[in-house]
Amino acid sequence: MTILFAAPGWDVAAWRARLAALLPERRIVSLREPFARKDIRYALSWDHPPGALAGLPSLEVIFSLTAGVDHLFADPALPEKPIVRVVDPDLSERMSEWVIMHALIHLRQLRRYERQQRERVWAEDFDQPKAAEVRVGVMGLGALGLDAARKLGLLGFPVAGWSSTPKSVPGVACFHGAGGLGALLAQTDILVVLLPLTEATRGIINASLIAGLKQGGRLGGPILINAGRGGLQVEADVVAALEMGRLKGASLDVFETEPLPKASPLWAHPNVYVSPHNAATCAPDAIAAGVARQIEAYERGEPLMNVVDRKRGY
Ligand code: NDP
Ligand code: OXD
Repeated sequence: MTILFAAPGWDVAAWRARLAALLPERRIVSLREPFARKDIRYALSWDHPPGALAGLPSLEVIFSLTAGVDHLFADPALPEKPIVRVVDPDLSERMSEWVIMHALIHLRQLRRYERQQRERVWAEDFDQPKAAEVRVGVMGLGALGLDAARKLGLLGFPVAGWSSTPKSVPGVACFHGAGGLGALLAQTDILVVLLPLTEATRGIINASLIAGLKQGGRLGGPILINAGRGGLQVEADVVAALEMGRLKGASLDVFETEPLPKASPLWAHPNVYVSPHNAATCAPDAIAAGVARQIEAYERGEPLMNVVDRKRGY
């Protein structure tokens, strides 16, 4: 019974050691070596080459080594097997740290005070808004969005959220579906995007969505914080909105093209923070432990957890 590690660019030796310690009875092979295709029962993937998981007659489960699974659906020959993705407190906590950091950076005008420090300028702002005066809207109330929404609420931000299906979350005003989006946007000063990339969400952060955001407000205009996927945003529209002042600022961890091309105006925009798709990188030991737990439970006859809905794409 063999596990295929199909994550090009990742450290195969470290992953082999990690998995062997947790699942000592299994053989672990990688795409880089010859292996008997008929022996593969589980595949662990991050961005495997299209077709790499096809023709594995004993394959039972595909594990995504990330929370997002759009990389898997990019493979037209992806086998029709259950897909399990990463859901782990380690990941949610890291994402919430990043989201909270950026909400506070914009709330407390970090760029301005960094500039003042560089220029040795002592200039107070006696009209600092506080969290309670700034409304946050979180698009995506899943494993990551919910954790961030709750923690932003604890800091004093009035928080609303948007999901596909109706939800009831104490302390979070919940909106859902296409019909609920306008109401969420109209009251939002800081828009946090933690959606998956699917056919329904591709390009959702566009000029029309930005035009629906609350204008003015205590921050002087809306802020966009996107750590979902770059394909959610139409970057030309985001740049244009920043230029026109329809967006006051942005914190972006994900981009249409990654790495972000050197020519992108986002790098140098005075009100934009760029990070290299590392808002939340789950600890490899936590990912491996989750995979091992699920394999053991599955073989005891228990149902798989965190299974992707192929129709919805997440
Ligand atoms: P989940 O699947 O747990 O949550 C997704 C949320 O989005 C759900 O609330 C879902 O609604 C909502 N949603 C999906 N489609 C729509 C739609 N069309 N309209 C409205 N709401 C929608 O995902 P996670 O929270 O675990 O992760 C979210 C994304 O974060 C990942 O897919 C990945 O792309 C990204 N990510 C980025 C990282 C980074 O470092 N930048 C790290 C990890 C993840 P409902 O609840 O009703 O189904
Ligand atoms: C993920 C990511 O989806 O790291 O987990 O982006």
